[in-house]
Amino acid sequence: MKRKLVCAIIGMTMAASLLAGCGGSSDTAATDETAAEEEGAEEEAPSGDVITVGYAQVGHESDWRMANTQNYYDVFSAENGYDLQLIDCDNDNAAQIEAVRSFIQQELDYIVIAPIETAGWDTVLQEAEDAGIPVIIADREIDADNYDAWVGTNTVNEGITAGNWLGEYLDGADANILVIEGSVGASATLGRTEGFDSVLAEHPEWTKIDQQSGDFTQSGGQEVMESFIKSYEGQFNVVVCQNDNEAYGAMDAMDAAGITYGVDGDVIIISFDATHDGLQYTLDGKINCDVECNPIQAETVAEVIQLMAAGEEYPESTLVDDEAFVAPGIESAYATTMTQEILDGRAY
Ligand code: GYE
Repeated sequence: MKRKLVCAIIGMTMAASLLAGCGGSSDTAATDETAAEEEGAEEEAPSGDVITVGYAQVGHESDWRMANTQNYYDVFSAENGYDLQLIDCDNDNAAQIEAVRSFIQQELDYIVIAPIETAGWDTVLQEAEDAGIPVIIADREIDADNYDAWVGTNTVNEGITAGNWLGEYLDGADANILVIEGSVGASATLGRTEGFDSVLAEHPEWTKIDQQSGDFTQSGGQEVMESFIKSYEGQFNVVVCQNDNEAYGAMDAMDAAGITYGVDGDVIIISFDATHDGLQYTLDGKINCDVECNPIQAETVAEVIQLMAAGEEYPESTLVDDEAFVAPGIESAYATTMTQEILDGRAY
């Protein structure tokens, strides 16, 4: 039986110290223990067997996704002692389940899944368990619980942060809100909607006019915004885009219709992901608030795999930390005001 340790961890850069933290060590001991584990991992990889890992990736729909894919290639490299098979499932749920089955047939050592949808995982996860292959669910969440570990972000909290920021910014003024949602059935969509709606429920002066899926893509965001403009022109003052690429599409649609947005415009734009270009638009005052979702998760997944490989206790659940950013001129208790220095310091 695999050994699990239930522990929620906060902070990407703290990913290493979480391991010791779960064991209940003091802060100082945690640091030492972590350093030893890291050294061990580095020493083991070249001399030990190559670890084979299959990653069933969602697709290539967004800048966030591309950064996440690159991060897996960087971390699970031959140099680091891994043989990575990454399958881009092009947002096709059935193809993703087949990808996992192919990893099982090849008897890979570990399977990592960034699940396109929350539903439909029980059977294939049972097959992995029967084959004795540990499964790590990464990035998004699923309905099933027959997997070994999870690494990802708290998308409900991201939605709450967006709502709290809007409440602070509007300070009691009316909001007529359009939402461009992410892919249907994805936990990132469900979580951001749930979180934002929980804040909306506390604001009787806010109305959600409509919400439609833009599938986390720029073209999807543009199409949905074009149709929103046809139906609701002049009736909305807030557009919530559930990722940066949708925001780029929505801005194109508003530019074409002569609708102004951002800090100097008529429409407030909220986005999620805080990838490089999203933060550039935030710095430029075009996106008012961009809530971060950190795509750099492969190091944390690798830490879990190294612990599993060593037969040690590993965290069942690791939360990657996020923050939020607002355009220059906005001060917020919920978000950091963007500067060129912040943008220059971003790795993705
Ligand atoms: O926000 C979006 C991507 O699952 C958190 O998927 C991720 C989301 C991210 O396509 O850009």
